[in-house]
Amino acid sequence: MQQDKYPSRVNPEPQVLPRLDPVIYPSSIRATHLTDAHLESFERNGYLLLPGLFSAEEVRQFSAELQRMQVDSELLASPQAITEPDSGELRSVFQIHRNHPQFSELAADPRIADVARTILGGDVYIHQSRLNFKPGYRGREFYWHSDFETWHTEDGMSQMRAISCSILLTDNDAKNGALMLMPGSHKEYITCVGETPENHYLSSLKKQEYGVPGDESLKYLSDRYGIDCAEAKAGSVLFFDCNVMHGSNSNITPEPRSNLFYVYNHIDNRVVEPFCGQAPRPEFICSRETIETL
Ligand code: 6CS
Ligand code: FE
Repeated sequence: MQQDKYPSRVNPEPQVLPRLDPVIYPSSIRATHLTDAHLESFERNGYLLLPGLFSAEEVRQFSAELQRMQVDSELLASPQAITEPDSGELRSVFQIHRNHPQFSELAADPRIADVARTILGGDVYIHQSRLNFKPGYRGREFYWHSDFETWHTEDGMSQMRAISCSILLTDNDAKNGALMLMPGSHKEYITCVGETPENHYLSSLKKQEYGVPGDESLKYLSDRYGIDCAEAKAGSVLFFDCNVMHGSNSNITPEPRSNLFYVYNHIDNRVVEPFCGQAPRPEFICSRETIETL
């Protein structure tokens, strides 16, 4: 077993631990559309919002696929399809980079993959991908969390060397539950309390209760860093560090707030055994067996 640099869900009290890994790794690749100012901003804030990276026509094509997925009975019956806790509506579809050719191709698009290579320092693969629908009226929140805390504890991701890329398929704003992030919080690691239950993913992907920080930890972070809201138009792309504290409100407006997510991980940071000692989560949530450099 590898030494655990970021133990979480172990101690009865939460701790604030320092980040021990770089935010931006040395790289021989520089995405052509990334300036020094973009990289400085990502290093400082732990996220970067690039407006208008995808055209209206591209967004239309991705959304057409999304609409097709919503009525695909085979897909809806598969484990990859996660439903809302109360309304039963479609909440997320996982593993879109393998099961939907259009979205496999998109994962390798240099507008996003080159940003991952620039920040993570070379070859990357998809650790996780999904489509989040956040339906209108009753689309539930994603409570505050650091993705890395979960990927480390439940998947065995050793180092902070992964980023998420969210492609906005609808306009995201404060009303429909745009992502909120605490800028700078990626430099501290907040440990969580409570032992991971068996098969935690069956409930956590609908409503997460373990691997979320306590109220005092959130107060500490929000006093220190504040809260930004990633408001942007469809076609914009939000990149964010694996350890930045983030979450989103529910969507009670009539219109859905839908985004595509790709998580890029550096090839040298492939997952090991989960640090919580539980069985690994299924392949559709965490790439373990099929690792393909993009
Ligand atoms: O458990 C996971 O891996 C997922 N859960 C959340 C709330 N965000 C990150 C990740 O997609
Ligand atoms: Fe997340």
